[in-house]
Amino acid sequence: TNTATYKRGAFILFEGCDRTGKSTQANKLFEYLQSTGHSVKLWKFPDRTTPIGQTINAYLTNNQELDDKAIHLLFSANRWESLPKLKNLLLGGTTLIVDRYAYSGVSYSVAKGLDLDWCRCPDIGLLRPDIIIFMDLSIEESEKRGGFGEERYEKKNFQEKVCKSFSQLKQKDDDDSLWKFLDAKQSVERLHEQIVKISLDLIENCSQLPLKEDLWK
Ligand code: Z5A
Ligand code: MG
Repeated sequence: TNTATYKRGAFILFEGCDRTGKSTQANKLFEYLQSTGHSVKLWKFPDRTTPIGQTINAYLTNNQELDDKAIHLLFSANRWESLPKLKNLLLGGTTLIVDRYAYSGVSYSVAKGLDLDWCRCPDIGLLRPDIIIFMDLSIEESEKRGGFGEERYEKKNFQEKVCKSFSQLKQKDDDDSLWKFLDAKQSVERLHEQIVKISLDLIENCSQLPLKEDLWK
């Protein structure tokens, strides 16, 4: 037949608090999908390569002070500036593995004391992920992991607030099936196996669906 088979890529998002293994699993999934012949791209937020991203980097590494609302809007602008590229990739059939997104954006700002609804506004209408793989880990466990304490937010009581805002955000989401909580205390390999299975199913299932440009609408 000459039926056009429209096949878009899947938007797979990794979220979670600090040191929960998001980047480890995002990288491993990327390598797996690439080595098995999928068209796939890895995208990390903040994208520190753009001028906005460089300002964010200076802030995170404690080299620049910025008002809480101003930095919140810059994180959001950093997502908006990448939207055309992400859209083209998905429409061209490339699966996107995204490491942090608007959910981190809101959770970190709410942890500073900003209002949750105010924080959600600038990201409304961005691409909605097809799945949020949430790496769930207690702060006690994450503290045992390497590299804790180097950047601005890596303090225990702040992390507790971040975790709390993630769950508030999930509660607010009317699309509960979007969130896939994984016990991030498991081994890297065990987690990878589960993530591969979830991702292959998702890639198959959402290939015929239109893009969802309605985050939090
Ligand atoms: N931020 C924001 O405020 N607003 C926004 O809109 C966005 C972000 C997008 C920088 O982010 C900061 O920006 C971040 C949120 C804020 N706050 N802080 N801090 P980032 O993504 O660049 O942060 P990062 O430096 O990549 O760290 P991370 O994301 O917190 O780590 P991770 O990616 O979740 O974990 P990992 O690097 O994969 O692993 C951490 C360690 O644990 C490492 O030594 C691993 O070898 C080990 N590990 C990983 N998995 C396991 C398992 N399963 N068992 C044992 N050990 C493991
Ligand atoms: Mg990371």
